Amino acid sequence: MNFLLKTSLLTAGLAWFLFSGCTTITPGHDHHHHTGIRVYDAWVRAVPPNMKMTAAYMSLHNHSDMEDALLSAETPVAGVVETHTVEENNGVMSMKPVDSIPVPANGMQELKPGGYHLMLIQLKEVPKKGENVSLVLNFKHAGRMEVDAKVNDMPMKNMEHHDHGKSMDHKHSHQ
Ligand SMILES: [Cu+2]
Repeated sequence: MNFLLKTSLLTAGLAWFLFSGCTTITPGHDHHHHTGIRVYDAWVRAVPPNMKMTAAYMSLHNHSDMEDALLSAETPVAGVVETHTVEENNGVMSMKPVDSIPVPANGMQELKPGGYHLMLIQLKEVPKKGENVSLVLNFKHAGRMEVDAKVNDMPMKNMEHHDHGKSMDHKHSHQ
């Protein structure tokens, strides 16, 4: 496989997992409680076996009067985890690292395809659909929290909607 082909396949893969997926908001179930921050619907994008990176998404709810921020994260399955956002420049969507992901006081921040996300780089093992990936999240005020993220190919919060059959394949694409 020549270099250009590899590059375009990688780019297509990145675009697919960054921008595909639904953004319908429905209440989540599992959550983890620690100080003011709760984490809902954490999931990691399932990727093909040759991918060396993937992304993690979740809803961060802040039940305190103090603004918080997700500073960094770690996971046993990746050598590096970065906090990223997605930006549009001259019609081109690209992602870039950010110092932290803000979580407003008495509010929430959504990590989702096309927006803020955690980038899992230098994958040591490729997370398989249905598995759980353990993530340690480091918040400015709430401190260190450990959550389990479900490996899936669509947002967790859409699972219930799409559990009933044909709409399982429903995806949005912005390419
Ligand atoms: Cu990224």
